[in-house]
Amino acid sequence: MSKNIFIDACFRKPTPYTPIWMMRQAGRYLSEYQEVRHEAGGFLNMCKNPSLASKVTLQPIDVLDVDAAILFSDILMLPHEMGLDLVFENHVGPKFLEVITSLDSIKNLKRGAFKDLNYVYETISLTRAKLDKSKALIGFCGAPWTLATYMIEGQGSKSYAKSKKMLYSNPETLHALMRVLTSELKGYLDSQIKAGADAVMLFDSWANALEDSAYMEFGFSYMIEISEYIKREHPRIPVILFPRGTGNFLHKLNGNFDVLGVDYQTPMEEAKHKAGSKYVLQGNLEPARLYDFDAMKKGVEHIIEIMGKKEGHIFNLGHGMLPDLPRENAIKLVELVRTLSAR
Ligand code: 1CP
Repeated sequence: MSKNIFIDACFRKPTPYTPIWMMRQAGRYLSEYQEVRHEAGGFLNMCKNPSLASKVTLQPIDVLDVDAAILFSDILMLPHEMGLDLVFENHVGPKFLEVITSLDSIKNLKRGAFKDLNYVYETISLTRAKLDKSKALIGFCGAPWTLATYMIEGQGSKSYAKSKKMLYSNPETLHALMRVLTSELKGYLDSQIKAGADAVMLFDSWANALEDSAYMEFGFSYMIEISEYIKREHPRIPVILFPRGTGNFLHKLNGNFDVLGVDYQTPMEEAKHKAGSKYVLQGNLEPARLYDFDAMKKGVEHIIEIMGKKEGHIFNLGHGMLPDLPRENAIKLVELVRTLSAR
């Protein structure tokens, strides 16, 4: 057993309790975060300032006492450094001012852009130096498909019409974009690990937009290529995949990775049945349960009952924290999971 229970759990080693962290654990529900965001004069400035980004990365460790910190940045910083202007307006989502429409626009994207994300690597080394050894630091990126949807649509989308139109009518154009992103993301995660990340996570938040055959060809195949590259280069670094919305075909998601993130729409029983013997599962409390302590407690009891107080589970939310969730319940969630899962 090492000193780091999150890393032990990623490799299915015994731990004294089920480790917990929360997606979007740094964010607007914390007044400390709002203060730093205000001081930075905006979200992008905060991401590009290693001292402020590191401060925000560590806030959930101090406030919640979670077992892992996740790098404070955004999945869209990489496409931004590849040449797409990005704006984050208050209370509106992120938006790219240019979009990818053709092979020509893909040719214009900068190659080797991952080398320009030094502010991310500095945030990681600063944070790792300050973080207690018993806590893990998770690096991350967006999976190629999810990044491609933002680069093609310009922003979050309900229908993904432009991305799907490219997928079905110009598949070679989409494959070309995916190949460029895959190559950048290998360099990006490799550099995060060299800077001090103890584990890495790939977010495929919009995997749910595709039918399974399209997702396997245009989404999962590229995500797994990145994962297998990282496992070859850094076998001791756990790789976590979060292919959101793929509950119905979890059994098809095979390859070399360690942890599978489960969204809250997939019953944990089903995830356990389809993938729990192959991969450690991470998840999957519905974040909105944090609005009410009793609802939260019921949700936690149910998940722990299914997963047993055993190896093979990392507790998390089934998607990100919401900006108006009460922080007291986030604090109580960590206490509850520790108590209920104590071996
Ligand atoms: O604690 C953490 O998790 C901090 C780091 C983090 C991560 C891992 C942030 C900060 N963003 C992300 C990943 C991310 N960003 C994803 C994948 C995870 C997920 O599905 O939630 C996605 C899809 C994005 C894109 C993005 N960035 C959105 C979603 C928009 C949409 O289309 O629905 C938003 C709102 C952002 C901005 C953002 N990123 C992070 C924060 C805290 C915020 C809110 C910014 C603010 O107004 O202060």
